[in-house]
Amino acid sequence: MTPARRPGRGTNRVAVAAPVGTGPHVPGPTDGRGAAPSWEPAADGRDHRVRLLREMLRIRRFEERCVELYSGSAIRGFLHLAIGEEACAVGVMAALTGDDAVVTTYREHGHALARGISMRATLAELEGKIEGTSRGRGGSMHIFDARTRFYGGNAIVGGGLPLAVGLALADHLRDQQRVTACLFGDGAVAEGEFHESMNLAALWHLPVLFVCENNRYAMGTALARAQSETDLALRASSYRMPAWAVDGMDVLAVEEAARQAATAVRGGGGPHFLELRTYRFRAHSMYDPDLYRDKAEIERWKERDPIPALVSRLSAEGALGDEDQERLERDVQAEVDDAVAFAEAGTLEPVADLQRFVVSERHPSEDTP
Ligand SMILES: Cc1ncc(C[n+]2csc(CCOP(=O)(O)OP(=O)(O)O)c2C)c(N)n1
Ligand SMILES: [Mg+2]
Repeated sequence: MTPARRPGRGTNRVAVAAPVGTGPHVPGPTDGRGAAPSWEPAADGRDHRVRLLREMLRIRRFEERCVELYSGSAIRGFLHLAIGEEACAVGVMAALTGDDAVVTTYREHGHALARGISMRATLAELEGKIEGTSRGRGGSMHIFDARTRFYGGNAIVGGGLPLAVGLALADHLRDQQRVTACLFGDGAVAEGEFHESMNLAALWHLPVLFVCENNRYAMGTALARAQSETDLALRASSYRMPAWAVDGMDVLAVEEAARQAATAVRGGGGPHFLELRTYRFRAHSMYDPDLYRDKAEIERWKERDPIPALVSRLSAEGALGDEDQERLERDVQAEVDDAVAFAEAGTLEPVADLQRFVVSERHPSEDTP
Protein backbone atom coordinates (compact mmCIF):
# COMPACT_ATOMS: atom_id res chain seq x y z
CA MET A 1 0.00 0.00 0.00
CA THR A 2 1.27 3.44 -0.87
CA PRO A 3 -0.15 6.63 0.61
CA ALA A 4 -1.74 9.07 -1.81
CA ARG A 5 0.81 11.78 -1.23
CA ARG A 6 4.46 11.08 -0.78
CA PRO A 7 6.43 14.22 0.03
CA GLY A 8 10.21 14.22 -0.17
CA ARG A 9 12.43 12.52 2.36
CA GLY A 10 13.22 14.08 5.72
CA THR A 11 16.59 15.59 6.38
CA ASN A 12 18.72 15.02 9.42
CA ARG A 13 18.56 18.63 10.49
CA VAL A 14 17.03 19.16 13.94
CA ALA A 15 14.10 21.53 13.70
CA VAL A 16 14.25 24.62 15.91
CA ALA A 17 11.44 24.71 18.44
CA ALA A 18 8.52 26.91 17.50
CA PRO A 19 5.90 27.94 20.08
CA VAL A 20 3.78 24.93 20.77
CA GLY A 21 0.03 25.31 20.36
CA THR A 22 -2.44 23.00 22.00
CA GLY A 23 -5.09 21.33 19.92
CA PRO A 24 -8.65 20.88 20.98
CA HIS A 25 -8.80 18.50 23.88
CA VAL A 26 -10.69 15.30 24.26
CA PRO A 27 -14.00 15.95 26.07
CA GLY A 28 -13.78 16.07 29.83
CA PRO A 29 -14.36 13.07 32.05
CA THR A 30 -17.90 11.98 32.68
CA ASP A 31 -17.22 8.90 34.74
CA GLY A 32 -13.95 9.72 36.47
CA ARG A 33 -11.89 7.91 33.86
CA GLY A 34 -9.91 11.02 32.99
CA ALA A 35 -9.13 13.00 29.87
CA ALA A 36 -6.00 14.16 28.10
CA PRO A 37 -4.80 17.11 30.17
CA SER A 38 -3.71 20.46 28.89
CA TRP A 39 0.04 20.66 29.37
CA GLU A 40 0.37 24.23 28.20
CA PRO A 41 3.16 25.75 30.32
CA ALA A 42 2.26 28.62 32.63
CA ALA A 43 3.54 31.97 31.37
CA ASP A 44 6.34 32.27 33.96
CA GLY A 45 7.39 28.65 33.49
CA ARG A 46 7.43 28.06 37.25
CA ASP A 47 4.13 26.35 37.89
CA HIS A 48 4.77 24.16 34.95
CA ARG A 49 7.93 22.69 36.46
CA VAL A 50 6.09 22.00 39.72
CA ARG A 51 3.43 20.32 37.64
CA LEU A 52 6.07 18.09 36.06
CA LEU A 53 7.33 17.24 39.54
CA ARG A 54 3.84 16.45 40.72
CA GLU A 55 3.23 14.12 37.78
CA MET A 56 6.48 12.25 38.42
CA LEU A 57 5.55 11.93 42.10
CA ARG A 58 2.09 10.59 41.20
CA ILE A 59 3.70 7.87 39.09
CA ARG A 60 6.33 7.02 41.71
CA ARG A 61 3.90 6.77 44.63
CA PHE A 62 1.38 4.87 42.51
CA GLU A 63 3.92 2.25 41.51
CA GLU A 64 5.32 1.96 45.04
CA ARG A 65 1.79 1.15 46.20
CA CYS A 66 1.46 -1.36 43.35
CA VAL A 67 4.38 -3.29 44.86
CA GLU A 68 2.40 -3.67 48.09
CA LEU A 69 -0.80 -4.56 46.27
CA TYR A 70 1.05 -7.17 44.24
CA SER A 71 2.51 -8.72 47.37
CA GLY A 72 -1.01 -8.90 48.81
CA SER A 73 -2.30 -10.50 45.56
CA ALA A 74 -4.68 -7.64 44.79
CA ILE A 75 -2.72 -7.29 41.54
CA ARG A 76 -1.89 -10.50 39.73
CA GLY A 77 -0.09 -11.52 36.55
CA PHE A 78 2.89 -9.59 35.27
CA LEU A 79 3.76 -6.22 36.71
CA HIS A 80 6.49 -4.09 35.17
CA LEU A 81 7.40 -0.94 37.04
CA ALA A 82 9.09 2.13 35.61
CA ILE A 83 10.43 3.48 38.90
CA GLY A 84 13.41 5.63 37.91
CA GLU A 85 12.04 6.31 34.41
CA GLU A 86 9.32 8.82 35.34
CA ALA A 87 11.01 11.75 33.60
CA CYS A 88 10.52 10.00 30.26
CA ALA A 89 6.79 9.48 30.70
CA VAL A 90 6.12 12.97 32.00
CA GLY A 91 8.43 14.85 29.63
CA VAL A 92 6.96 13.18 26.56
CA MET A 93 3.29 13.43 27.57
CA ALA A 94 3.80 17.10 28.45
CA ALA A 95 4.82 17.75 24.86
CA LEU A 96 1.66 16.28 23.32
CA THR A 97 -1.78 17.77 22.77
CA GLY A 98 -5.05 16.02 23.51
CA ASP A 99 -5.42 15.39 19.78
CA ASP A 100 -2.24 13.37 19.48
CA ALA A 101 -2.10 9.60 19.89
CA VAL A 102 0.04 7.43 22.14
CA VAL A 103 1.13 3.84 21.56
CA THR A 104 3.31 2.21 24.17
CA THR A 105 4.53 -0.97 25.86
CA TYR A 106 3.74 -3.08 28.91
CA ARG A 107 5.80 -0.69 31.10
CA GLU A 108 3.16 1.98 30.70
CA HIS A 109 1.50 2.92 34.01
CA GLY A 110 3.38 6.21 34.03
CA HIS A 111 2.52 6.99 30.42
CA ALA A 112 -1.16 6.36 31.17
CA LEU A 113 -1.23 8.54 34.28
CA ALA A 114 0.66 11.40 32.65
CA ARG A 115 -1.62 11.16 29.63
CA GLY A 116 -4.58 11.90 31.89
CA ILE A 117 -6.10 8.47 32.45
CA SER A 118 -7.29 8.57 36.03
CA MET A 119 -5.42 6.76 38.74
CA ARG A 120 -8.69 5.13 39.74
CA ALA A 121 -9.32 3.57 36.34
CA THR A 122 -5.66 2.59 35.96
CA LEU A 123 -5.53 0.77 39.29
CA ALA A 124 -8.93 -0.85 38.74
CA GLU A 125 -7.55 -2.20 35.46
CA LEU A 126 -4.48 -3.58 37.21
CA GLU A 127 -6.76 -5.31 39.72
CA GLY A 128 -8.94 -6.82 36.98
CA LYS A 129 -12.04 -4.83 37.88
CA ILE A 130 -14.85 -3.76 35.55
CA GLU A 131 -14.21 -0.14 36.47
CA GLY A 132 -10.79 -0.35 34.80
CA THR A 133 -9.92 1.07 31.40
CA SER A 134 -10.67 -2.24 29.65
CA ARG A 135 -13.08 -3.77 32.17
CA GLY A 136 -10.08 -5.39 33.82
CA ARG A 137 -9.46 -7.59 30.80
CA GLY A 138 -6.18 -6.01 29.84
CA GLY A 139 -4.46 -5.65 33.19
CA SER A 140 -1.16 -3.93 33.74
CA MET A 141 0.25 -4.56 30.26
CA HIS A 142 -2.75 -3.44 28.21
CA ILE A 143 -4.02 -0.13 29.49
CA PHE A 144 -6.11 1.33 26.65
CA ASP A 145 -8.27 4.42 26.56
CA ALA A 146 -9.72 5.69 23.31
CA ARG A 147 -10.85 9.01 24.74
CA THR A 148 -7.29 10.07 25.47
CA ARG A 149 -6.16 8.39 22.22
CA PHE A 150 -4.05 6.04 24.32
CA TYR A 151 -3.86 3.01 22.04
CA GLY A 152 -2.20 0.66 24.50
CA GLY A 153 -0.19 -1.01 26.30
CA ASN A 154 1.34 -3.82 24.23
CA ALA A 155 3.00 -7.00 25.54
CA ILE A 156 4.76 -7.79 22.28
CA VAL A 157 8.20 -6.22 22.17
CA GLY A 158 8.18 -3.93 19.14
CA GLY A 159 4.50 -4.63 18.53
CA GLY A 160 3.44 -1.00 19.00
CA LEU A 161 5.61 0.37 16.19
CA PRO A 162 3.53 -0.86 13.23
CA LEU A 163 0.36 0.25 15.05
CA ALA A 164 1.80 3.73 15.43
CA VAL A 165 2.79 3.82 11.77
CA GLY A 166 -0.76 2.80 10.83
CA LEU A 167 -2.32 5.52 13.00
CA ALA A 168 0.05 8.08 11.53
CA LEU A 169 -0.67 6.88 8.00
CA ALA A 170 -4.39 7.45 8.63
CA ASP A 171 -3.68 10.99 9.86
CA HIS A 172 -1.43 11.63 6.89
CA LEU A 173 -4.03 10.47 4.38
CA ARG A 174 -6.72 12.56 6.06
CA ASP A 175 -4.52 15.64 6.32
CA GLN A 176 -4.80 15.68 10.11
CA GLN A 177 -2.08 17.70 11.79
CA ARG A 178 -1.46 15.44 14.71
CA VAL A 179 1.33 13.35 16.13
CA THR A 180 1.42 9.69 17.05
CA ALA A 181 3.93 9.20 19.86
CA CYS A 182 5.28 5.67 19.93
CA LEU A 183 7.18 4.63 23.05
CA PHE A 184 9.20 1.44 23.23
CA GLY A 185 12.27 0.01 24.93
CA ASP A 186 15.81 -0.58 23.71
CA GLY A 187 14.92 -4.26 23.27
CA ALA A 188 12.54 -3.34 20.45
CA VAL A 189 15.45 -2.16 18.32
CA ALA A 190 16.41 -5.81 17.81
CA GLU A 191 13.01 -6.64 16.30
CA GLY A 192 12.20 -6.75 12.60
CA GLU A 193 9.11 -4.65 13.26
CA PHE A 194 11.31 -1.79 14.41
CA HIS A 195 13.18 -1.66 11.09
CA GLU A 196 10.09 -2.15 8.94
CA SER A 197 8.27 0.59 10.82
CA MET A 198 11.16 3.06 10.78
CA ASN A 199 11.64 2.49 7.07
CA LEU A 200 8.00 3.00 6.09
CA ALA A 201 7.55 5.99 8.40
CA ALA A 202 10.58 7.69 6.83
CA LEU A 203 9.77 6.66 3.28
CA TRP A 204 6.18 7.90 3.52
CA HIS A 205 7.08 10.90 5.69
CA LEU A 206 4.56 9.94 8.38
CA PRO A 207 3.85 11.98 11.53
CA VAL A 208 5.32 9.62 14.12
CA LEU A 209 7.39 10.60 17.13
CA PHE A 210 9.42 7.51 17.93
CA VAL A 211 10.58 7.49 21.55
CA CYS A 212 12.99 4.81 22.67
CA GLU A 213 13.26 4.52 26.44
CA ASN A 214 16.75 3.11 26.54
CA ASN A 215 17.14 1.72 30.06
CA ARG A 216 20.13 -0.36 28.92
CA TYR A 217 18.53 -3.75 29.51
CA ALA A 218 15.99 -5.95 27.77
CA MET A 219 14.95 -8.25 30.60
CA GLY A 220 18.34 -9.61 31.73
CA THR A 221 20.23 -8.77 28.55
CA ALA A 222 22.42 -5.67 28.53
CA LEU A 223 22.22 -3.64 25.34
CA ALA A 224 25.85 -4.25 24.42
CA ARG A 225 25.37 -8.02 24.61
CA ALA A 226 22.61 -7.92 22.01
CA GLN A 227 23.38 -4.99 19.71
CA SER A 228 26.41 -4.37 17.52
CA GLU A 229 25.71 -0.62 17.59
CA THR A 230 24.52 0.68 20.95
CA ASP A 231 24.03 4.30 19.85
CA LEU A 232 20.35 3.96 19.08
CA ALA A 233 19.86 7.51 17.81
CA LEU A 234 22.60 6.82 15.29
CA ARG A 235 20.82 3.71 14.12
CA ALA A 236 17.56 5.62 13.73
CA SER A 237 19.26 8.33 11.71
CA SER A 238 20.31 5.68 9.20
CA TYR A 239 16.64 5.76 8.17
CA ARG A 240 17.08 9.42 7.27
CA MET A 241 15.01 10.79 10.11
CA PRO A 242 16.15 13.41 12.61
CA ALA A 243 17.23 11.55 15.72
CA TRP A 244 18.90 12.61 18.90
CA ALA A 245 19.78 11.28 22.32
CA VAL A 246 18.49 12.96 25.47
CA ASP A 247 19.20 12.64 29.20
CA GLY A 248 16.17 10.60 30.21
CA MET A 249 16.74 11.36 33.90
CA ASP A 250 16.07 15.08 33.38
CA VAL A 251 12.40 15.80 32.85
CA LEU A 252 13.06 19.32 31.57
CA ALA A 253 15.47 18.04 28.95
CA VAL A 254 13.04 15.35 27.88
CA GLU A 255 10.16 17.79 27.62
CA GLU A 256 12.18 20.28 25.62
CA ALA A 257 13.39 17.65 23.16
CA ALA A 258 9.93 16.12 22.87
CA ARG A 259 8.35 19.53 22.23
CA GLN A 260 10.86 20.32 19.54
CA ALA A 261 10.40 16.98 17.90
CA ALA A 262 6.59 16.94 18.21
CA THR A 263 6.38 20.46 16.78
CA ALA A 264 8.46 19.41 13.81
CA VAL A 265 6.41 16.25 13.26
CA ARG A 266 3.14 18.17 13.52
CA GLY A 267 4.41 20.76 11.07
CA GLY A 268 4.96 18.15 8.38
CA GLY A 269 8.59 17.36 9.17
CA GLY A 270 8.09 13.60 8.98
CA PRO A 271 9.06 11.11 11.65
CA HIS A 272 11.49 12.03 14.40
CA PHE A 273 13.31 9.81 16.88
CA LEU A 274 14.32 10.43 20.48
CA GLU A 275 16.54 8.08 22.43
CA LEU A 276 15.90 8.76 26.11
CA ARG A 277 18.81 7.44 28.16
CA THR A 278 17.30 6.22 31.38
CA TYR A 279 17.40 3.43 33.94
CA ARG A 280 14.93 1.31 35.86
CA PHE A 281 15.71 1.13 39.56
CA ARG A 282 13.75 -2.06 40.09
CA ALA A 283 13.90 -5.45 38.42
CA HIS A 284 12.37 -6.11 34.99
CA SER A 285 9.16 -7.42 36.56
CA MET A 286 8.05 -8.34 40.04
CA TYR A 287 9.66 -11.77 40.31
CA ASP A 288 12.86 -11.10 38.42
CA PRO A 289 15.75 -11.72 40.89
CA ASP A 290 17.78 -9.00 39.05
CA LEU A 291 21.05 -10.96 39.10
CA TYR A 292 22.43 -9.60 35.83
CA ARG A 293 23.27 -6.11 37.10
CA ASP A 294 25.95 -4.85 39.40
CA LYS A 295 24.34 -3.41 42.54
CA ALA A 296 26.83 -0.53 42.43
CA GLU A 297 25.54 0.36 38.95
CA ILE A 298 21.99 0.61 40.31
CA GLU A 299 23.17 2.82 43.16
CA ARG A 300 25.07 5.09 40.77
CA TRP A 301 21.93 5.62 38.69
CA LYS A 302 19.83 6.23 41.80
CA GLU A 303 22.02 9.24 42.45
CA ARG A 304 20.47 10.66 39.28
CA ASP A 305 16.89 9.97 40.39
CA PRO A 306 14.79 12.47 38.38
CA ILE A 307 12.51 13.39 41.30
CA PRO A 308 15.07 14.57 43.91
CA ALA A 309 17.00 16.15 41.03
CA LEU A 310 14.07 18.40 40.15
CA VAL A 311 13.23 19.05 43.81
CA SER A 312 16.81 20.25 44.44
CA ARG A 313 16.75 22.44 41.38
CA LEU A 314 13.43 24.07 42.24
CA SER A 315 14.35 24.46 45.92
CA ALA A 316 17.69 26.06 45.05
CA GLU A 317 15.85 28.59 42.89
CA GLY A 318 13.29 29.28 45.62
CA ALA A 319 10.51 27.89 43.43
CA LEU A 320 9.60 25.12 45.88
CA GLY A 321 9.53 25.44 49.66
CA ASP A 322 9.33 22.72 52.32
CA GLU A 323 5.62 23.36 52.74
CA ASP A 324 5.03 23.06 49.01
CA GLN A 325 6.82 19.72 49.02
CA GLU A 326 4.81 18.45 51.97
CA ARG A 327 1.57 19.53 50.33
CA LEU A 328 2.52 17.81 47.09
CA GLU A 329 3.27 14.57 48.93
CA ARG A 330 0.04 14.80 50.91
CA ASP A 331 -2.08 15.40 47.81
CA VAL A 332 -0.47 12.58 45.90
CA GLN A 333 -0.81 10.14 48.81
CA ALA A 334 -4.48 11.08 49.09
CA GLU A 335 -4.98 10.38 45.39
CA VAL A 336 -3.26 6.99 45.70
CA ASP A 337 -5.34 6.09 48.78
CA ASP A 338 -8.49 7.07 46.93
CA ALA A 339 -7.54 4.95 43.91
CA VAL A 340 -6.79 1.96 46.16
CA ALA A 341 -10.19 2.27 47.85
CA PHE A 342 -11.90 2.68 44.46
CA ALA A 343 -10.23 -0.39 42.95
CA GLU A 344 -10.86 -2.47 46.06
CA ALA A 345 -14.55 -1.60 45.99
CA GLY A 346 -14.65 -2.43 42.27
CA THR A 347 -16.34 -5.42 40.70
CA LEU A 348 -14.85 -8.51 39.13
CA GLU A 349 -16.55 -9.37 35.86
CA PRO A 350 -19.27 -11.99 36.35
CA VAL A 351 -18.30 -15.36 34.87
CA ALA A 352 -21.45 -15.23 32.72
CA ASP A 353 -20.02 -12.18 30.90
CA LEU A 354 -16.62 -13.61 30.13
CA GLN A 355 -17.46 -14.46 26.52
CA ARG A 356 -18.71 -10.96 25.79
CA PHE A 357 -16.57 -8.82 23.48
CA VAL A 358 -14.79 -11.85 22.08
CA VAL A 359 -16.75 -11.30 18.89
CA SER A 360 -18.63 -8.12 18.05
CA GLU A 361 -22.14 -7.89 19.44
CA ARG A 362 -23.15 -5.98 16.33
CA HIS A 363 -23.12 -7.30 12.80
CA PRO A 364 -20.75 -5.28 10.58
CA SER A 365 -23.71 -4.38 8.34
CA GLU A 366 -25.09 -2.30 11.24
CA ASP A 367 -22.05 -0.02 11.13
CA THR A 368 -22.37 3.13 9.14
CA PRO A 369 -19.77 3.13 6.36
C1 LIG B 1 8.32 -10.33 20.42
C2 LIG B 1 8.66 -10.59 21.85
N1 LIG B 1 9.81 -11.25 22.13
C3 LIG B 1 10.13 -11.51 23.42
C4 LIG B 1 9.31 -11.10 24.44
C5 LIG B 1 9.69 -11.36 25.89
N2 LIG B 1 10.08 -10.09 26.51
C6 LIG B 1 9.23 -9.45 27.33
S1 LIG B 1 9.89 -8.04 27.88
C7 LIG B 1 11.31 -8.24 27.03
C8 LIG B 1 12.41 -7.22 27.12
C9 LIG B 1 12.14 -5.95 26.39
O1 LIG B 1 13.06 -4.97 26.76
P1 LIG B 1 12.95 -3.48 26.36
O2 LIG B 1 12.35 -3.37 25.01
O3 LIG B 1 14.30 -2.88 26.52
O4 LIG B 1 11.92 -2.84 27.38
P2 LIG B 1 12.06 -2.67 28.96
O5 LIG B 1 11.48 -3.90 29.57
O6 LIG B 1 13.48 -2.48 29.28
O7 LIG B 1 11.23 -1.47 29.29
C10 LIG B 1 11.28 -9.44 26.33
C11 LIG B 1 12.40 -9.93 25.49
C12 LIG B 1 8.12 -10.43 24.10
N3 LIG B 1 7.25 -10.01 25.03
N4 LIG B 1 7.83 -10.16 22.80
MG1 LIG C 1 15.07 -1.86 28.09
